[in-house]
Amino acid sequence: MALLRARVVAAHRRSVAVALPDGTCASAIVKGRSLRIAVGDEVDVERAHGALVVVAVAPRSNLVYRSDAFNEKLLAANLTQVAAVVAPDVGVDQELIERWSIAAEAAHCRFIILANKADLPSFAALRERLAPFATRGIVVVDLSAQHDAAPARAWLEGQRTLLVGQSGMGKSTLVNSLVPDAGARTAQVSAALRSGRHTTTATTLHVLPGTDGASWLVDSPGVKVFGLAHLDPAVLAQAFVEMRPYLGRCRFRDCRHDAEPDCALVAAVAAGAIAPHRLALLHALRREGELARRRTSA
Ligand SMILES: Nc1nc2c(ncn2[C@@H]2O[C@H](COP(=O)(O)OP(=O)(O)OP(=O)(O)O)[C@@H](O)[C@H]2O)c(=O)[nH]1
Ligand SMILES: [Mg+2]
Ligand SMILES: [Zn+2]
Repeated sequence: MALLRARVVAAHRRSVAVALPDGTCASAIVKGRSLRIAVGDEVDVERAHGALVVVAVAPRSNLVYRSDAFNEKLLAANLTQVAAVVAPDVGVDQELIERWSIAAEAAHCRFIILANKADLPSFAALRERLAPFATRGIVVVDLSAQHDAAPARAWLEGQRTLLVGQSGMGKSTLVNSLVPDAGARTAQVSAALRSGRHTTTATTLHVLPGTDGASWLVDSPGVKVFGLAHLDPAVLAQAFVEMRPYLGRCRFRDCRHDAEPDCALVAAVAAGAIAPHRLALLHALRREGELARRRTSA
């Protein structure tokens, strides 16, 4: 049978669901061990013994994934935006937000924060905690996915967005409110992938209605940690937007921006131009990467 070009709309280990050219959704298995597939990928599928098999993946514009020294998890490909969903009733981990913003920058994606559950009384306190992000120029959108998700829509139209967040923040609620058939699609996918539990277990892609397939939202399972061990030190430093003007200005070309003399970044921290916790995060991420590379080369 001839090859079909399809879009991956859900992925769970080696099983995927694909949207076929005729608009239907079908499950497929990924051929071989070496082919790495993410939601959002364009793939070639063929039918073998009655089952669909993904045999190739088209070149992607980017790929967002997380990794630590032990494993890596592909999240989504061909994105234009990463949106972190946060809410006041779940303890918000600021460092996770920082990490998502780094992942977005490294993939050349816009990063925004969706501050959800604006209907809760504790929302004002959450907004206060997000102020430093807004000060850095990151868009923070207030919404209530359950009651009025409209404020988010303008930021999602025209974009291919990955929603990330801790569990319980309201990512799936937002998708369900913006995409009327999302619930049905998710159930279909869960059945196909034999997962199916209450919280999200598979990463799924949903086309935003009225955008002709051009805008989509990717719902992903909530996470507690988000490792970025795969980012090499040069990419990593560039992903800290406010550090870019200082890079290449240290006395030593291989400066680690730590205890070296005449370090432009350390000087910028001392001058108040860079927040100390941001430089500390750069160091932490760099150490994680080194640890992971040492493990794989050992
Ligand atoms: N009060 C209030 N509750 C909300 C709102 N949005 C979502 N919730 C509730 O928050 C809970 C978690 O919502 P989900 O959409 O499942 O959260 P999630 O981020 O997809 O969680 P995981 O799939 O586990 O990562 C549910 O009980 C929702 O009803 C909102 O705007 N206001
Ligand atoms: Mg969910
Ligand atoms: Zn330096």
